[in-house]
Amino acid sequence: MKTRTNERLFTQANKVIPGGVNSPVRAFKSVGAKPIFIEKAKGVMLQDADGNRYIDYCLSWGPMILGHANKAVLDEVKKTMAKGTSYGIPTALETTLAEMIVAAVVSIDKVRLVSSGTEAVMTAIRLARGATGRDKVVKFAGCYHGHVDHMLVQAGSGLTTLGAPSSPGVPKDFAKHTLLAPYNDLEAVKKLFDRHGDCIAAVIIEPVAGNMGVVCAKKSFLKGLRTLCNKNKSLLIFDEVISGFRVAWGGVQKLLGVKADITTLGKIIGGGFPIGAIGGKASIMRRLSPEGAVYQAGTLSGNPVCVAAGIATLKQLKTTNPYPRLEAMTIGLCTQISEILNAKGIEHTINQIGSMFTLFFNPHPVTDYDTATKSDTKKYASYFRQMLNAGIYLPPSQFEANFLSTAHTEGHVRRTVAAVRQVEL
Ligand code: KE4
Repeated sequence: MKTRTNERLFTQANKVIPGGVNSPVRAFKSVGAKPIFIEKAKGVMLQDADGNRYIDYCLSWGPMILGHANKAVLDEVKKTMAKGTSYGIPTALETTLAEMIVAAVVSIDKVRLVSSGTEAVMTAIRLARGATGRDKVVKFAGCYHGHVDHMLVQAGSGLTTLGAPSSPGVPKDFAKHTLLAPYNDLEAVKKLFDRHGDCIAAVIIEPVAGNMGVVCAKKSFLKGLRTLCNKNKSLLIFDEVISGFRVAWGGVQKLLGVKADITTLGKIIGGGFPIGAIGGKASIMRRLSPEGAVYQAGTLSGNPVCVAAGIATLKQLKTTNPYPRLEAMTIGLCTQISEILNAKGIEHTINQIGSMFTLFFNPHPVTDYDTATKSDTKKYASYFRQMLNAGIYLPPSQFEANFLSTAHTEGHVRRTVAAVRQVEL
């Protein structure tokens, strides 16, 4: 694998960009490699600055469910851009995307569009606090909800469930209203409600976690959260920035039949352009400015170019319904990977739902952050590097999700399986 140009570009980037990247995970630190710089992509194929080509299973961390440079999406974007790119004034396109989301997600009556998943989560929590008049928020270890200050929180020292900042720059005061519980542990959440019930504004969860690697919430757990929130008049926030329109048309709520009060979306609904969304019942959403008093704003919120890409993406998903094929292809890939690793005597477990999965180098089931972090990250790093050399681009971290797109074919799966067969760990 040639790396000269990639290395030159990384050296140059480091001079003017912190760590040479605009988002930390792209630096490949956890996989002991230097990052590649992408020159172009089409379908499933990435091409880096040295001309190396890769089958992409990271898909820009989820958005590219139709593959890269999808013609119908690009045509819509070009058409929209030709008429202007940003007005800061309403466009009918925003209403169209909002109507598609309302029609798809059972719990959403109204939608506010923003420019990132982080912004969507920040708004959702402020809205929940404004709607309930309460301050505390419950989150789960291993769930990532963007770099919102009060979400950059880990379990406090000892067994305390009070949050402690997980990043410098987040004041302790910002973390003190964040309560932590283990994922899939309803008893722990019940204890939090017993102690803080009437101060808890919301519980926020990735109903399918993608940020500790893929970990699915048990249906009974989600139903239990729903019951606890109803009983305590707290709001249930589903962060479906990854899972929305990924695991099903309408997200996890459609799959499992558990309704959120507020849902955050992103990634796929922007078709590869900057976007985020907050959706919920009209009685809650009407509290958002200018209808209500909970303030939220954004220069490029609902940007027509981003929205056009999202509409074109959702239209293709709605008309083609690729979900059964995507799931079948993903199951086929995971089954073959597992057979090969078993034959090699390599301990592992794979969590898969729909067209997302994570291969953990871990002999035990991975059901929460504690079990996920017992995975062999050194082994994952070696696996990542060997697969990259073989022309397969995986997420550069053990604790991320792999994704398939409608551009993946059985031929790509065969090439991927052949690369796994050559791996030595
Ligand atoms: P953004 O602000 O990155 O658009 O979205 C934040 C976010 C919110 N909620 C969930 C469930 C998310 O997964 C994310 C962002 N996902 C990560 C990858 N797992 C983005 C990749 C990165 O940080 O570079």
